[in-house]
Amino acid sequence: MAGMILAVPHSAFAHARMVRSTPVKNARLSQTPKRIDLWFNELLDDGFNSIEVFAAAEVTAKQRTDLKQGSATVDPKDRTHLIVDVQPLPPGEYAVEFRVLSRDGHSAPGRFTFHVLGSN
Ligand SMILES: [Cu+2]
Repeated sequence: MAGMILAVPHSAFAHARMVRSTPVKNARLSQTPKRIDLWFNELLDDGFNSIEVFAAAEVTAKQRTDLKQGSATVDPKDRTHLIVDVQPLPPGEYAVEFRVLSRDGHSAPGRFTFHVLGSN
């Protein structure tokens, strides 16, 4: 019977998917956002969620300086909403990488970038 379970097609529908963010993808901001807000299509559990913020030019994980403050937290009033505060950012392009645990036990990653144009 174990083989039957393995034969069930993997459904991408079971994965938590980001549906909205602040800043939005490719945003061009005059100032540093105080925090990053991500919304997903399903409820998130505590403890398996991460958001990383770094200069987009830092391609490999080894190069990256994580510019967030503290760890990503789920909004207790809206458990589809994941939040992290960020440090003041000099002008430049920044990448947000996130990872949340879906109900099927798979880790669902995602990434987008935004720009900070002005000085703070
Ligand atoms: Cu899955």
